[in-house]
Formats: sequence, C-alpha cells, structure tokens
Amino acid sequence: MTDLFSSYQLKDVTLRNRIAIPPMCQYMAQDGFVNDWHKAHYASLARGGSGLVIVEATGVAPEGRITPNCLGIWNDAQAEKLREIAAEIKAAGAVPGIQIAHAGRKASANIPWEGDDHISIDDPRAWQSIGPSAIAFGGDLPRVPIEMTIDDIKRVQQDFVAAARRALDAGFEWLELHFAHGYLAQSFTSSHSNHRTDEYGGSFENRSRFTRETLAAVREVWPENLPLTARFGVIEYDGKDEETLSESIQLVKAWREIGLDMLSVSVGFTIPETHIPWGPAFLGPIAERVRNEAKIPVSSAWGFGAPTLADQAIRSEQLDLAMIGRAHLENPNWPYHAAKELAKSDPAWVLPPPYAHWLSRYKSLS
Ligand code: FNR
Ligand code: 531
Repeated sequence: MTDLFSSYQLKDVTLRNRIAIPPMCQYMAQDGFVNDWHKAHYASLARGGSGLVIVEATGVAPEGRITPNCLGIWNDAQAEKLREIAAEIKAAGAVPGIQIAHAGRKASANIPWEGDDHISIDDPRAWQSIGPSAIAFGGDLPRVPIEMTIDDIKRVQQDFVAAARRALDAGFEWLELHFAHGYLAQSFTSSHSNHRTDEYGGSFENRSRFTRETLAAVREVWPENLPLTARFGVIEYDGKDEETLSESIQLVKAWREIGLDMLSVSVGFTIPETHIPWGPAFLGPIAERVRNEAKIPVSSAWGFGAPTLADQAIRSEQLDLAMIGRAHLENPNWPYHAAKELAKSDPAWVLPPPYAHWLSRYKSLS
C-alpha cells in the first residue's frame, strides 16, 4: 500500500518519500544571489527528511523578480552560487529542485514584512513591470504594467530557456516552471489580465499559447530523463470555477503532450477579488480531478501540514506528492514528526545519522 513514506520515481529521479517542500520565497537575496541564509535554510530543510526540496521562485530576468530581494538565475555567477544549494540538498538525501519564474505585473514589490505592496515609483529600487496587457492586478499592486510586444514575449521565453540550462548546470535535477499565482504565465492564461488582440490573446487557445511555447522551448533543453514540472493555478475562485477548471484540465492535457511530467496544482491568485475556501487540504479534491482527467501525476499544497491528511492524500491516490510548506518553516524536521505520528518503524532514521542515532534511543522529556 503506497503511503507518505513510500519512495517515488519520476523519470530517472527517485524520491525517498512522498513529502515535497514547495518553493517558499525567503526575500533574503541581494542582486539575485544566494547567501549564507539560503545555504543554512535549504540544508536545514533537506536534513529534515523530505524527498524533494524545491528552491523558491527564482527570477529568469531582473524584472522577473517579485521583490528586489528575490533570487535570480539570469546570469552564470548566480547559477554558480546556486550550485552550492543544490549540493547541500543532495548531500542531505533529498532531490534538489528549483522553480524558475517571472513575476509579470506583480513585480517590483516590497517584501511581505515591509508592505507586500508595489514599491513607490520614485523609490530607486522600483522598476517598470511588464504583462500581457496594460491591466494592473489591483489592491496593493496597483501599478499598470507595460503591454509586452511580441519581441518581449520571445525574449522572456528565451530567458526561461537560459534559466533552465543554468539550473541544470548548477546541479538541479527537478525543474518547476512557475505558471501560477497571478505571475506572468498565469496572467497570460486569464481573461482577467489578458486582453490582447493578437495570437497571444482572446481565445483560451491563444491565451495559453505563452505557456505552451515556453514549456516546449524549455523541454528542448531540459533532459528527457529528469522531471520537468509546472505549478499552475487551475482555479481562481472568482465565480467561474467550473469553466476555469475545465479549460485548465484541457491545457494540462496539452502540456502533457508537450512533455510535462507532473503538475503542481495550485490557485490562480490572478485578481484580488476572490473567495478562496481556505481550509485543511482544501485543494485535494481539485488536484485529484486534474490527476484523473488529465492523466498526469500531481502534487499539491495548501494545508496538508497534518501528517494524517498528507498520508491519506497519498493512500487515496488523490496526490502523488504532498507539498508541505509552512509546517516546515514551523519545524524543519516535519518528516520525523510525521513518521512518529504515523507510527512508522524507526522514525528517527528519517533524519541524518548524527541526529537519528540518538533520537532513536531518546524518550522526550516533555
Ligand atoms: C510561498 N509560496 C510560494 N509558491 C510558489 O509557487 N513559489 C514561491 O516561491 C512561493 N513562496 C512562498 C513563500 C512563503 C513564505 C510562503 C508561506 C508561501 C506558496 C507555498 O509554496 C505553498 O503553496 C503555500 O505555502 C501553501 O502550502 P502550506 O504552507 O499550506 O503547506
Ligand atoms: C501565495 C500565498 C498566499 C497565501 C498564503 C501563503 C502563500 N504566495 C505566493 C508566492 C509568494 C508569497 C505568497 C509565490 O508564488 C512566489
């Protein structure tokens, strides 16, 4: 019986269990470079015992970052430093993944604990954002992006290709394209944010062209034997859910034919006015529907932090991987605690030997 601690093989990569740590921005970079914060952060997460650790949204271009403190992989020097992160994750026994991203109209923002809003235009740190149309997200991100020309579209698609090449050279074995959360790729697919009248706008076929072309271009350079995945908001909770979901499932089928190996099912976050039914594992049934109808392996996040919920999602074949995010910020050793709660044998040996040897003999004093 497959459960949370069963191994998982996708292409030539095998994960030691079904626990994945989704990308989580740290907002601690300068000029896109990783530093000691990221090295300690990712080493600590990987040593906690998960099967896959996906490095946070990493900008494929300077203007593709969300904030000035986001990671980048638009140059070789940044990739050279990211090599150390991939090596730390691998040394701890997890598979090193990375998410490459372009923030589109949500770019040029303050970090969350400094406002989470657009940086004022007279602030030297601000930059002009771009998007499918000159339509702002709204709310705290009111800046109107410049509508991308066809040349801009081709340039950004090539930025994704170059970023994929650098990620491979840096030793990452799992690539995730950030097609979700209202950033550039998601904003092309949504009629809320894309009012173009050329071949990249109008019909869903046209609105999803950016993602299909970008995926195909990255597939050309990403090795066939390594997982090429994407994260996509399949639903917006904007009142048009059935329509959006069925369009999304058609698109995921098209991506599968282009060469997508797994989908990380998420929410669109394309507009501020939505009614998201937050709750434990709320996306599980949506992910299961995508898995069954698009016939592609899926992962999903959003409230799977209770070990029994994550385990049940795997046992019931709702998910192939359970993404456990904030619960890992709360406790980097979450897999160890999950193994104990799920009464796995020798739970301590989910951790590296220097911890496992002692914890396997240890009765907590609390
Ligand atoms: C995130 N999330 C996120 N998602 C993504 O696709 N790329 C990213 O870089 C980030 N960054 C990020 C930073 C922080 C601090 C948080 C809390 C979240 C979303 C994250 O991957 C995950 O989907 C959510 O946190 C929901 O899962 P949990 O936290 O309920 O397990
Ligand atoms: C979305 C989020 C919303 C509510 C709770 C947690 C996370 N994320 C998206 C992230 C950035 C941080 C906020 C990315 O996709 C980069």
